[in-house]
Amino acid sequence: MRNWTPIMVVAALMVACGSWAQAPVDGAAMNRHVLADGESNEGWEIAECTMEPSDAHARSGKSLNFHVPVDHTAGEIKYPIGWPRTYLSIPEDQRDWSGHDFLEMWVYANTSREKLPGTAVGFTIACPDRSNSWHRTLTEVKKGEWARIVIPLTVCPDITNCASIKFHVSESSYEHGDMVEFYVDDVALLSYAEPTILELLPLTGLMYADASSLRVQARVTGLAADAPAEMNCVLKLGDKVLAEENLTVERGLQSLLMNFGAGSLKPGECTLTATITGSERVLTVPIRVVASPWE
Ligand SMILES: [Ca+2]
Repeated sequence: MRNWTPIMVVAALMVACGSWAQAPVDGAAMNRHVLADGESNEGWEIAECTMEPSDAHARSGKSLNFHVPVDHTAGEIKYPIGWPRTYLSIPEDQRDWSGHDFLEMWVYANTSREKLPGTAVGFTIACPDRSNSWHRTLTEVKKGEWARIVIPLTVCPDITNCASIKFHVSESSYEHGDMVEFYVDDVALLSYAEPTILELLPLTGLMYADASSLRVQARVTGLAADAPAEMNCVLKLGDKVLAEENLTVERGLQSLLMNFGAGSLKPGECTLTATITGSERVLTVPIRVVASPWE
């Protein structure tokens, strides 16, 4: 690997990794399955707080107002500085989220304080219990603003058993007597409406011109679990097609082998493009072909 250090290889591979994991790709059509639209608090359990429909701040109609009067003297006897919390139990027949890609929600904050503390509100997805849960602080949430929160469902410890979602406040992050409330609206599961290649990653950043195959990692969504699709991969130098192959892909992450005839490659800065049946979207990643040291 003359003039091509391991760090450069890693950098080349990183180019292929988009921001797909954090949010839907730009312009992609998404299906929505609404978990909570604020019109009702049916199914929400509460402790040391209230969770009521409100039209004071709502994306549309009403939102759910998670209202916490911070009290360092009340709550559970052993823990007077406690964890006001509210959670929604997901109906048993809706706990398999493997056909979805993201959880999206909007949260607006209001508080008697000048601004929120650093750890203002936490969010948990339990799969199905505390020991198999995912949690993070919703740092996007700001006083007096709507924050859109998008969580990729790849974070779920068991995506087939998402039993509840929970908001909580640590009273230790607040002063005794503070009032804090969050308005939660449009909580929904999002799934890609059409077959989508999220990631296409050649397992090498450069190839020798005498190579006859290329292994790629592909992450695909927008397909049902039992419905494979065809992905067309084309290796090009400029406009010239060096190799082309159709590969069968499934939902999820997979390793695939592109085969092409020996001698079909040419040295240069090439591109690997991929399309999937059912979508116009083209995914392109760079790949460098160099003269073989054995030629
Ligand atoms: Ca609403």
